[in-house]
Amino acid sequence: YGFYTDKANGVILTVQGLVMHGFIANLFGAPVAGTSQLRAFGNYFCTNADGTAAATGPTTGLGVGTNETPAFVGGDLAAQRNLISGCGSSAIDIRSTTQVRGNLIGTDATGSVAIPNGPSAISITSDSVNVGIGGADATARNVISGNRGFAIRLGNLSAAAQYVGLQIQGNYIGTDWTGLVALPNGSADTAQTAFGGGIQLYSTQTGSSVAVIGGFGEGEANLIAWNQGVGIIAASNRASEGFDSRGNWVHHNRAVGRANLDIGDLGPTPNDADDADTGANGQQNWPEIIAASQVGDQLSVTYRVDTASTHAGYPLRIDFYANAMGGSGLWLAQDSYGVADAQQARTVTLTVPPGAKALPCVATATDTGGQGSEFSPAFDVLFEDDFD
Ligand SMILES: [Ca+2]
Ligand SMILES: [Ca+2]
Ligand SMILES: [Ca+2]
Repeated sequence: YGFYTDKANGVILTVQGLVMHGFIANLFGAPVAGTSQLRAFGNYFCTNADGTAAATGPTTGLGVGTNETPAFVGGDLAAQRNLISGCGSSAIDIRSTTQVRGNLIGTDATGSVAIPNGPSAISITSDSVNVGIGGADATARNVISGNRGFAIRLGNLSAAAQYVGLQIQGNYIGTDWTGLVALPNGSADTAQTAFGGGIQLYSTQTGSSVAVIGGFGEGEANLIAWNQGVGIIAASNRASEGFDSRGNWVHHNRAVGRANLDIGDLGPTPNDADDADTGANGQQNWPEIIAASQVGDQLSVTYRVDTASTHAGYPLRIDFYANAMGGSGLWLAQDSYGVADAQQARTVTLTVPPGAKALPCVATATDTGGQGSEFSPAFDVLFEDDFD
């Protein structure tokens, strides 16, 4: 290792302003009980000193062993941000409480050219609770782009620890630092279309709590776009691979069938009658949008969710987003679909953000356990005012 702490020794190890590469891990906290902390600020891990290319030899950027309490990778000051790119294995291997803020992971120092880590950039395993990646403030945003596999892989956490205190907010995943230019994660090899992308949940455990990704507050949504693979996926459709995507911009991802959110079989999965199927997110059915129209900031919509009240936790939370190539653009509004509505058409008028073009739109349904659907097909109104 480059630097190493033994948790039992109570030391705070701060590594700042260094260029490190060629180690098994540049920085590592040992997996034993104790009180030591890792802090990594303003370093270049796995790249050359200019941050323009991968350096030879490294495997893991930094590893946070179990019972590290807690670790800080980057921060909200420009001088605290790390560049972690070109690592042959994970950029950050997280096995306990860690805050990852403001870093460039998988890009060059300008945040615009890929220097891949991988297979996955950030890997979270073991019983990691209270892991934060990004934040609502723009200064906390990580750019996690240009990596070989997934930007974030949420691995095998135990049932008790599963996704507890997890926050993934405000990050750019699959774009350059501006959020405007594609810098995809995942493989462009067409033989590996299912490989890589934004966020993968993988768990053989029995936990049923879900990973909350994003949020509806200012700055909390992640941008997960233009990846060669999927946006967010439950890897094996297990019940322990649940996720609740809140407010995120998830679009133009290029997995099987161009799925942006993926549960069930690979690619967009049709609804089943009554929604009796099980698996990741209970394979929650998406809302069928029957009619929609916009007048000013009012969106009137008629929709139905074909989910029997015994097959999901009601009321369902229905989120409407502006359509972006079958994925989500701007989050528009939210409705509650009560048990009295179950499997019936419901018409509601919702207020959307000022100036938002609400049509065409897509929608998701999420039950009280946070188990969310894939996106509905985009609903458009043809030949209304502007001959769309
Ligand atoms: Ca699917
Ligand atoms: Ca279903
Ligand atoms: Ca179901």
